[in-house]
Parts: sequence; C-alpha cells; structure tokens
Amino acid sequence: MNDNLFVALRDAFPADLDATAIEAADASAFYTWRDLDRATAMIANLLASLELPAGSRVAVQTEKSVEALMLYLAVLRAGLVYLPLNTAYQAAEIEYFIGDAEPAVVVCASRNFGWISRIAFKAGTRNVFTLDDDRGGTLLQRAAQMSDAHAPAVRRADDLAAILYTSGTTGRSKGAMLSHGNLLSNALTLKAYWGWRPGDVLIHALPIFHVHGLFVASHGALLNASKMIWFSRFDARAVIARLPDATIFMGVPTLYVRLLAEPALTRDACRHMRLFISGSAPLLIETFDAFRERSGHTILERYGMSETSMLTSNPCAAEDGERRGGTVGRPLPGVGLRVCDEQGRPVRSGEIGGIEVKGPNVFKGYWRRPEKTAEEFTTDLWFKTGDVGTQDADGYVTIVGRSKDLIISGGYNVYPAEIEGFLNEMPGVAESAVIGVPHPDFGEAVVAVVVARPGATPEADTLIEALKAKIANFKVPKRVFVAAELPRNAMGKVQKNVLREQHRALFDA
Ligand code: MLC
Ligand code: AMP
Repeated sequence: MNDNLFVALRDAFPADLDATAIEAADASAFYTWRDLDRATAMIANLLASLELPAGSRVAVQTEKSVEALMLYLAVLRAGLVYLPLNTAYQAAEIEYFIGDAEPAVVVCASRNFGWISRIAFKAGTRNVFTLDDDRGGTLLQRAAQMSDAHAPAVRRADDLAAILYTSGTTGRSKGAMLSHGNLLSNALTLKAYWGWRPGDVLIHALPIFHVHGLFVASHGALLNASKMIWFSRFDARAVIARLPDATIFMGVPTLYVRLLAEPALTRDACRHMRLFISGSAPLLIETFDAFRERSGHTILERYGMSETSMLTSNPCAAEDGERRGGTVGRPLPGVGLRVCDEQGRPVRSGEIGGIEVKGPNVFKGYWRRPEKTAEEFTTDLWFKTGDVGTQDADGYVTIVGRSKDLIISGGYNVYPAEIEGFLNEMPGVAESAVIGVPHPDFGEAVVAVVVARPGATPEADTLIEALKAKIANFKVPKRVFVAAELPRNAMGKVQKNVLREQHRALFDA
C-alpha cells in the first residue's frame, strides 16, 4: 500500500492520457495528462539521482508556471518534501527560510541564481537548480536526460509531503509540517463536498506557493481529472474572457473586488459557470451581494489555514443548505470544530470565542519547534487557530476577529511584529506599531506609526523605500505616520485598536 499523495492524484488521471490537462489562459500552450505524467517522472528521476535521505526538503521560489506545478508533483512523486516560497520574498526572508529548513535542493529563477545560490550553499544546500517561466533553466535541462518512467516512492500517510511557512499565533515564521495523509484527506473531502463532477473546468488564477492555489485548487482539479485554464498571474479582464470555457473559479476576496470592477462581468459571461469559491480572507457582505446581483451566482465562502488546509465551507449542494454571506459555513465532514472561552471551555452557540479544530487534515506540528507546537494545541489535542468567531445553532461559523496579531492583505498574511522589527532598526526610529486598516482592494492594508528618536526626523517616504529593499513588497506599509508617541494602556501595552480607529478611514474612496 502506497499512501503517497501523488499516487492518488495519478490514479485519478483520465483513461485518455492525450486529453488536455492544462491549457495556458492565452491558449499558447496545451499540456496533456501524458505530459504531466512523463515530465513529473523525469523530474522525479532527476531528484532520485541525487540520492537524498528520506525527508529531504526541496525549497522552491519560482514564477508561476505549469512546469513549477510539475516540479511540485515530482517532489511528491520522489517522496521528498516540498517547500514553496512566495516570489516576493527578498534576501533576508529567503535566508531565514533556507537556514531554518535546511533544504537539500533549492530551485529558483535564473535571474536570482547569484544571490540565492550563495545563501543556499552557505546553509549547506548541495543542489541549486533554476527554473524559469519560459521553460528555461537547469532543472528541465537536466531532467530532459532522465527516463520518463518512474515508480512513485512509497510513503505512509504520516510521512511529510510539504512544509508551509506561516507565523502561527506569535513570533517568527514557522514551518507547518503537512503529511501526505493530511493533504489527501482534505482533497477528498473537498472533492465530495463541492460536488466536483465530470466536465468541470477550473480557472486557476492564484499563486502556487500557498494552500489556496497549490493544494485547494490544483488538487481539486487533478483529483477530478478536470482541465485547468492556467493564468500565470491574475488579470480580471482575461479571466472574464475565459469564464465561458470554465465551470469553477477560486479566488481571494481581492480577486472578486477586481472582477466586479469590470463591466464585462455579467450574467451572460458567467452563464457556463457552476461555482465561485472565495477564501483566505474575509469576504465583505457587500462583495458577496454585489457579485450575486451582477453574475447571478452566490459565492461559496470557505475558511482554512496553512496548518489545517480547509476547515469549514458553505454548502455547495442546495440540499445541504444555503450559502450565507458573512459566514464561512459549517465544519467540513470529518473536521471537528469548537468555540472556546479563554479558559478553554466550549461556549454556547452564538457566543464568541477562540476557534479550535481537530481532524485528519490538521498538521503534524511546526518544523523543529516542538515547544511552539505544544503551545498551539490544547491538552486534549485540539489545534488553536488563533481565529475568533461564533457558531450558530445551524452550525454556521462566523469569524469576527483574530487573537493573533495578523494582517491579511489581498490574501497574503503580514505579521506586524516582523515589520515593526525592521522599522525599529532604522535610523531615527525609536519604536513603531504596525496595524491593518480597511482597504477597498486588498481588504486590509498595512499601515505603520513610528515614533522618532530624540532629535531625529525620519521621513515616511524614506522609511517605505528602505523597507522595500528588505522585505516582500506586499508587507511594506502603504502609509507611514510619524507620531509623538504611541497610545498605551495602563499596563504599558500599545493600544493598536486606538490606532486602527484613528486610521480607519484612511483609504475610504
Ligand atoms: C500586490 N501588492 C499588494 C498585494 N499584492 N499589496 C498588498 N497586499 C497584496 N496582497 C502590491 C505590490 O506590493 C506592488 O506594490 C503592487 O501591488 C503591484 O504588485 P503586483 O504583484 O503586480 O500585484 P498584483 O498582481 O495586482 O497582485 C494582487 C493579487 C495578489 C491580489 C493578485 O496579491 C494575489 O495573488 N493574492 C492572492 C494571495 C493568495 O493566494 N493567498 C492564499 C493564501 S492561502 P508596489 O508599491 O511595490 O508597486 C490561505 C489559506 C486559505 O490563506 O484559507 O486559503
Ligand atoms: P494562512 O496562515 O496564510 O494559511 O492564513 C490563514 C488565516 O486566513 C486563517 O487563520 C484566517 O485568519 C484567515 N482566513 C482564511 N479563510 C478565511 C475566511 N474565509 N474568512 C476570514 N478569514 C479567513
């Protein structure tokens, strides 16, 4: 018995391997199921030729491409551990992840080879390959010499398949360890609950370095032998132009806001669609309503996280109930969910508390951080999500806030403590507080308030430029304010809620 996730995905391929599996959105390239099978075998053989110990990590920072998806599948096939990295990450961030995960293999874009290979070799990585979005790079050159037959490595359900870096509820980024069993159980649950059926076609327009685009979207289509229409980046007009050829779309709320900004989004454009799914950040009820009005479709909102994959979903089938805007639906089949007070006692339905979860989808713990893992589980082994919400008598969950200091901007997580750390080191800055405020496009936008050192006059624009050179662009505050002091409570703790209130209307139209 082989529990390797790749085997389940490969077993789902259609009988006709020459049918199209993935089509580039501009119809410039078509990949058959046979192409996926052969290419993943060749890359897996290349990885196998490196004779790496079991559990070795393959860290990947490349632009989105079908070949990058093939690399992910090949890593599973070879029985290694996939570690995807956001393309926006810069040197200090990459250095941290590579230092922490100690990957045996790093794959990066050719243009970044110089600095990334320096970081990787210094950290003890032996193999650095390149992969570009035009099929260039050493990875495919080397794989082209390999056999296109490969027996998937035997893995047990508990063996590690991927590590996703996330900050959990506190502190520096930690690697969430996901097993083959975690990922497969969630993929199978979603396949059934969202009623994937023959003929479904997915528009894949999300990045493939996070749960949403890499697991939820790709696994869903692969497990259903569904064709994907592949966008290397999201473009609202181009997506609308392909809706008539598709049935399923998945996006973060920003994508829905941007689709709605296009007059071409009409009922007629959506007539062939079956399902629009949203997640990764709160979907505003205004967006939910406006989308229904314009397209005739009720967005299905679901909720999940890196550590757990998907946890709750609004119903897909009418007999399972209605899709309620503002809620994230009910716990998925097989997922246990409870809402607890600060003492860890379950609250009554309708009352607010911390959301805790349990199930076959819940991760194995944080990479090399047993103490952090222990902190985020209760004594009876429920995982504390750090999200705050309520569950009504019908089981629908509403997320009302987060106990973790986290900003979600356009579906990307930003940890204020990390940005504050960088700001506090900058010349002229005594201290800082980073907050999220409502933003019409990104949902929340990052804003910083800094206090100057005595005699210093740090400029907002200079600080923003300096941050741009150090951290991923989506983490850089859209605005920086210099204040005389930060509001504090009697205990001396910065009152971020006061700052959020002060700047709440900053991005109002
Ligand atoms: C881009 N920018 C952002 C941003 N994305 N700013 C804040 N938040 C974001 N998310 C800024 C850049 O810094 C840059 O600014 C400018 O926008 C243009 O950059 P770009 O890369 O060209 O932007 P664009 O292509 O428009 O990207 C926007 C986006 C992208 C919404 C398409 O952010 C995106 O793909 N988001 C999806 C994230 C996602 O997949 N999340 C899933 C997480 S999984 P400047 O100033 O430098 O020019 C998860 C679990 C779950 O959470 O439940 O699913
Ligand atoms: P990540 O660690 O990147 O996987 O982000 C997970 C976090 O995204 C969750 O803990 C939630 O705070 C948030 N999230 C995901 N889906 C939703 C949703 N539908 N509504 C509100 N928040 C969400």
